[in-house]
Amino acid sequence: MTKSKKTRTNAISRRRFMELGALGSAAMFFPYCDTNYPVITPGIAPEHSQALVIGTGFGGAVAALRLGEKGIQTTMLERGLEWPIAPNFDGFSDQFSPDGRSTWLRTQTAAPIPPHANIDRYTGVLERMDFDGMKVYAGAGVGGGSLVYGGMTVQPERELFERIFPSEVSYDEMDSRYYPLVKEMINATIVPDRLKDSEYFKYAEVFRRQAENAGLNTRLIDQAYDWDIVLQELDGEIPHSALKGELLYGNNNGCKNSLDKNYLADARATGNVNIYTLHQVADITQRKDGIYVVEVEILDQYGNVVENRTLTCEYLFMAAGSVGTSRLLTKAKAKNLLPNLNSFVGKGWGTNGNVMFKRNGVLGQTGTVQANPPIRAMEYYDNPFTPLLIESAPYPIGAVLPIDCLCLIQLAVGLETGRGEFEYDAIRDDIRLNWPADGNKKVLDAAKHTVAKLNESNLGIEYLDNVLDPSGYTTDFTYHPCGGAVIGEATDYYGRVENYNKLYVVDGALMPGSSACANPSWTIAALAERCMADIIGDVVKL
Ligand code: FAE
Repeated sequence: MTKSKKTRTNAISRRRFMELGALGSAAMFFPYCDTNYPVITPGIAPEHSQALVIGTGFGGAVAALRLGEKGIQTTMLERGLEWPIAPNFDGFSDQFSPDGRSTWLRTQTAAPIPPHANIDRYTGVLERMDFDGMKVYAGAGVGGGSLVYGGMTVQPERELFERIFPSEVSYDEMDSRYYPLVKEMINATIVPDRLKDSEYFKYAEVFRRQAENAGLNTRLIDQAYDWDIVLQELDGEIPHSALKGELLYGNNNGCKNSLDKNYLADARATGNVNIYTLHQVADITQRKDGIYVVEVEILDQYGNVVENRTLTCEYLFMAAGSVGTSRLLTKAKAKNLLPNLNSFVGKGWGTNGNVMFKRNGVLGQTGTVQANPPIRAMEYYDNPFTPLLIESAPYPIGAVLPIDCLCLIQLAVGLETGRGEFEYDAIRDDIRLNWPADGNKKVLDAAKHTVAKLNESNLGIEYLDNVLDPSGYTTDFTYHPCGGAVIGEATDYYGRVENYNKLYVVDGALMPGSSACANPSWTIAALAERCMADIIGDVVKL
């Protein structure tokens, strides 16, 4: 069996890494570009597989492990690259002098916080998909969103979960079985005191104090991080990664417990699961005999299509993420490739109520360097506009300019938002998103109300800043796409696609436009575990 073999040599030497660190802010504006990337040749996926999984994020990783454990020969197709931790701690792009490895197929970085740097077009880890009125972020590479995410592992409250999910998905069962299972797999734990109390997390302490002054509750959040590695950073044993604000483009010292280190490693260890990188699925259809046909574009590492291949499988698992799966299903329905997909396909999509804002001039020093990951969140579930979870993220300007910004960046996750739907655009052979202009209005109002409350109780010296958006609030983006093939609508209550046998959705597309006021990855993985526990009986005849 062919394994995806990709050995990544270091695009930047350790010395260069140090030089760039010393260059500080200059490097931020005159970014390092290196067209001298090592040549990466994708493996060759088998023509036919018993089970085929499209995507290696949370849903795909869970599905592959559970299939592999049962002896099912499983092929995973991943459009992005694999990102092993390099011995010199420079396998991922640097956060502050980014190169092509930072971003999926763009010539400029696309993170929500400026400045944006010119880079080589490359199959980097963070993708931004631009729709009308909405920018959607996602991970690309083996591990999907877990490569670029904040690791915040939040279980929704029962009452909020039950407002969003159909009653057939029992909270009791998720709570007693599937949430704990995933948490153990990804090893999510709260920050140790020695880190929490260090200068790097002062900002989270200011956030806690200000919330307390306003009568609002915060708590430490479980993080899918290896804290021992971050403690080694603190003790000066290894170069800084989390402590200098790396996260969005990957953590160079391996402190993030991304899926390649747990679910996917275990799946590969079964000997039944193989991952093929630079394999981008363009279309899916079904033959008359029930076999699924998957049209694949083989990419080079710069995103050029170098070959087209047709693969087949008996069981097909859709795990290309909320937008990726919605794209493939919406196209398949519109192009008559899977004509019996029901009318819910492409619908019920939401932003998980993401609204980001920054408060400046906060009372209390927030630290010269604000470190990653975010460790604390505010639970404001009785907000008069809509329930909110607000996490305090770092603004790591101190990594390049040695100043205390006296500022806090916050990401609100709100319960009630609008819903959008995807449509097929025949001219581009792609999808477009119809997203209501006021889709995040309730969350915006809830966030403004919270800011006013914080200002009132903290001597009122804070003011809004326009680093993200001229209004001070960014409402036209999401890190948390949810929906497009919603559970109980486009699929049954276990992810089986309606009107098709042996076709399943197991990723964020199943979420009903929201993750019930919590970051979504834990719920996506737990739901995938629940789906697989039932689906496995379709695949393995007991
Ligand atoms: P996902 O993880 O996106 O995986 C989909 C995979 O499919 C990716 O590897 C793609 O490259 C691949 N793919 C897509 N299209 C194709 C195709 N046509 N052919 C082949 N492969 C394809 O999907 N969530 C949290 O819970 N906590 C956090 O702290 C957090 N922070 C985040 C920070 C950022 C910057 C971002 C972008 C997201 C964050 N999220 C967070 C969201 C989280 O990453 C996301 O909900 C999950 O990764 C979604 O899991 P899926 O399995 O749906």
